[in-house]
Amino acid sequence: MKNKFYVTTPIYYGTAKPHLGSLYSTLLADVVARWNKLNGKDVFFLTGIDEHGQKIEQAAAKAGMDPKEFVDSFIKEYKDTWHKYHIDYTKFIRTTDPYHIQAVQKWIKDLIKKGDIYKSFYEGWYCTPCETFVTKKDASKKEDESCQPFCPSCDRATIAIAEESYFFKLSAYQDKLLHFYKQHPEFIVPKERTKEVVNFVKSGLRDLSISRTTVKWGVPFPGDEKHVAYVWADALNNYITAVGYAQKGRENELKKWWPADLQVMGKDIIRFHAIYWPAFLMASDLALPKQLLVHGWIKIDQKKMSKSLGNVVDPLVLLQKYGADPVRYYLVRQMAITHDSDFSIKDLERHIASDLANDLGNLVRRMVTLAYKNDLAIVPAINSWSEKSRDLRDASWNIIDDFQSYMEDCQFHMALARLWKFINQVNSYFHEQEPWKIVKTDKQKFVEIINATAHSLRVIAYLLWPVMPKKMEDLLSRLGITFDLHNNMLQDLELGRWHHAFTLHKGEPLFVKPELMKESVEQDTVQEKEKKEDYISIDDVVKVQLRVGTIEQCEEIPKSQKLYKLQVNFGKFGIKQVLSGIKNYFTPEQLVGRQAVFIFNLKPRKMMGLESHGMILTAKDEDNFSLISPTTQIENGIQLK
Ligand code: ME8
Repeated sequence: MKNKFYVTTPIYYGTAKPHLGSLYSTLLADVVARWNKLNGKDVFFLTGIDEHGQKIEQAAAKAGMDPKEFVDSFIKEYKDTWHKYHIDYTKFIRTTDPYHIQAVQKWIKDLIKKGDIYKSFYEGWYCTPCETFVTKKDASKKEDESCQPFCPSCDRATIAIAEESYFFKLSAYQDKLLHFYKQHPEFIVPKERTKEVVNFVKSGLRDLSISRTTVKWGVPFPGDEKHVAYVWADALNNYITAVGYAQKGRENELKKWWPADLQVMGKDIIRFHAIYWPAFLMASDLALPKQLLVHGWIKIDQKKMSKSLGNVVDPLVLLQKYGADPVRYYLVRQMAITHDSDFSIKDLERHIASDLANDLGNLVRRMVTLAYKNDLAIVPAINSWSEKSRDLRDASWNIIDDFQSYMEDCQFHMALARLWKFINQVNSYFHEQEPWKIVKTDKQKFVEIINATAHSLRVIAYLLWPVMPKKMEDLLSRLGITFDLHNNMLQDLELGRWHHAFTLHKGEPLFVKPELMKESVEQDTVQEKEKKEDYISIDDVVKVQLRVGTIEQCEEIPKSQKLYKLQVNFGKFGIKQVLSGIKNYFTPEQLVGRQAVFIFNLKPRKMMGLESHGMILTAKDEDNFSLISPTTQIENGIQLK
């Protein structure tokens, strides 16, 4: 089945409503699902809730509720949040669903028969928040007064358990797993995370306890009523039970969808997915998932956002204030999947104002308003293009290729950074062509400029649809296009023909600058006026983010005597455009490839109609002009301290 795509999210513990972290994983899966739909694939997108185990049993008892009643109370919140964020999942699984329970029991029975599950005794430690067995070897160094080790994942005290247990013969799969990782270097994205998995497996796998007798809330263990299945043995299997595993009459579904093409998760649960899960599948003679996408954490003030730390952001509060698509855009653009990223409202507002309202929204508004003002609601097709428009058309082909390859590599933030470079190119084209002047002298040329801009916006809207589906459907409707997945848009775009006519429609601004943004800017200005002292405090110093970046591109800006337009690579922070008045001191060749230090968090500002996102640091005396650069190669994006 070349034309199918099966993508999954983790199934979240049913102990609380969703937060921004759970939204992030689900959103990445949705973006991938939509991207594949846009590519004409038949997509199955699975998400759901993990409803068994000690953690839920305890949380329900604390709330004075029966565990099932307790988890039921969160289902609506999850489904509502996903719908409001346009998460278009195919199936929402609950591990209390009877078909899932029966399939897990069948899995256990089959593996007992095969000899991969056997009965023994477990004595050791357990981390309830992570639902994981902790051995002395994996424990983090500190121990509490009772000498109980701390969990290596969440750093909380573990509890001692000693009970009869069934074990899965994980040790028997050590070599097979190592062989698999070697044969499939593409298995874990990002690749760098493979090393920690391989090292863990190489350090020796012990058989895994997969049942509990001191917990009652779980899948009843077949043939031994004292036990319930360990929650991870139950939960991981959701990825196959949802598509028909061990269910009579659903064999074709399993055949169609399994193996999953991409399984999305946070780095906290990589061990379960990259070691236990493949071993379970090998034991069941099932194929392994093709790829795991393991992302970093959203942090608040350098700490992981988590239910237990109580620092979670409610996605519905953000939604009410900023709308679903701007939040979706911000999460995909700003949170580099390879790293942990800090979430801040100010930064979110800055990006909505600058990237969405200014760069994209204004372009649409200016084009449509100008066309209407000059009686050009219907923009005819163009037969022959001028050189500048041809350049823009060529750039629109290149962006499709680049965007596609970033998306295939799950480098979503880079795909967006690259797309924004093109959006800025379209803005420059529009600005430099000065259609508001040309219309007075050359109506044909005016039509050409509007048509070229509309074609560019069409490309932008289709590529951005997986990230901002509703806003992009709206943008397309302003160009007179009804979004329809069956039209196989990407193929059409790839043909690169700019032969369309457009019927333009006016509308409300596509994106609104957040009100708060205005307030915070005002506050900044007031504070600036008030501060007149000669000294600054350390708080002021740390406000300025100085970061190292590599100048990847340097272009002249027509009509500007001093400015260069630089594209600067800040590593995990993406590529930023910086305008810099250094044209009289360097040639582009002297700058491209060089590292320099930039003020990274300077408020974006416009010069010559172009946005600048930062400032390069220089020093100048009577004879010399110098860039401030690190003396050795430093990782891009590193902050100066
Ligand atoms: O682990 N940043 O459920 P869970 C980014 N039930 N992602 C985050 C995050 C953050 N701050 N916090 C949570 C479980 N996540 C198990 C999974 S799967 C068979 C069973 C996301 O509710 C991230 O994907 O603790 C993380 O892996 C997942 O939520 C953990 O969700």
